[in-house]
Amino acid sequence: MATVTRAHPNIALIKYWGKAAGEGNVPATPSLSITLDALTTTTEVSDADTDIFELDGRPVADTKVTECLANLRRRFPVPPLHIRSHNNFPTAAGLASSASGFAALVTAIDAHCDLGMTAQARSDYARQASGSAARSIFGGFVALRGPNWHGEMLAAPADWPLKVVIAIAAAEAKAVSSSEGMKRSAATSPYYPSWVTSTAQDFDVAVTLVANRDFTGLAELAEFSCLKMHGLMLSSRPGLIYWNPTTLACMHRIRELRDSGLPVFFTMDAGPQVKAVCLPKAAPEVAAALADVGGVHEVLVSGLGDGAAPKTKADTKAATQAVNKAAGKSQ
Ligand code: 2P0
Repeated sequence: MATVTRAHPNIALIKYWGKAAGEGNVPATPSLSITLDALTTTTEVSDADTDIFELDGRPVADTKVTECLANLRRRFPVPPLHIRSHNNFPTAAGLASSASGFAALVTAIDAHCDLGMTAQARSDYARQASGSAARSIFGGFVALRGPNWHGEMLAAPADWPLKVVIAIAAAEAKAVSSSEGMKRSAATSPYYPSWVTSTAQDFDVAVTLVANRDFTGLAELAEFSCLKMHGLMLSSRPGLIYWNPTTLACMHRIRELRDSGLPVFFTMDAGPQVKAVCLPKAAPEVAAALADVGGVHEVLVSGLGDGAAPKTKADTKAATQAVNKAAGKSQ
């Protein structure tokens, strides 16, 4: 009997870039994100003779998946598993596929093996695999902060239903992984110490802005956090350049839209894709404007989504069909 879960990626408004010293993949700074509903990882787990991991229909040897399983097995009885994961969006292109991937994986194993984990415990295990995955266990606005470093929902999707317009500026996988890039920035950027100190301050302000539903304040602070992180990346040796010309063109277009009165701001992660966060009424105009920017392959519009969860019986069949389709199997 297979267990199917789904999880959504999240986009950080206060960014995580750098790890604390020691074990457990603990971030060096708190971060704050929104979970997206239009992008989904669906993961199916069933018993097997030996561990098998398939991503979008292909067997993959992924050390982070192997380590995540080993980590869970240090504490829980988890048998060999056949894991089939499917993303409805480009993998490893700066759309946080590892966040939704590990949130879905830990949630699927918990449900399949009846481990009885709390959401906080799932978030803790997901974080050890991938820092941002800790946030995708929860929906809406999510904080990841010490001392416990598991995610925590600050506001539900319906509490402040923002929209996110995603401009796909390139569909290829990124050149330098986030884990590698973070190591490089911490080791070589002269700005790293002030990034760590100032991000903790930004996070505290952002929590208040979310509580007050202050879009104007959040827009200014989120763009600041994003540009500061990319400044840190650029000041690493060798410099990490995740943008392309289309990324920059989208950023300028979004600033023009805001100057003309539309409530919208941009944010980018370790890849060229641009996420325009806006109030719902602005989404159609923002989507049309970004679709018009040269080099934009595709524009997706997302609302805010829920945290990682097992599929209900009713939608398990459809999810299994999606995973089978990705694997090229007949239904
Ligand atoms: C974030 N990113 O806060 C930041 C902004 C990318 C840029 O978290 O090394 O894949 O697995 O803990 O979670 C992406 O990094 O890194 C990320 P690891 P992860 O969303």
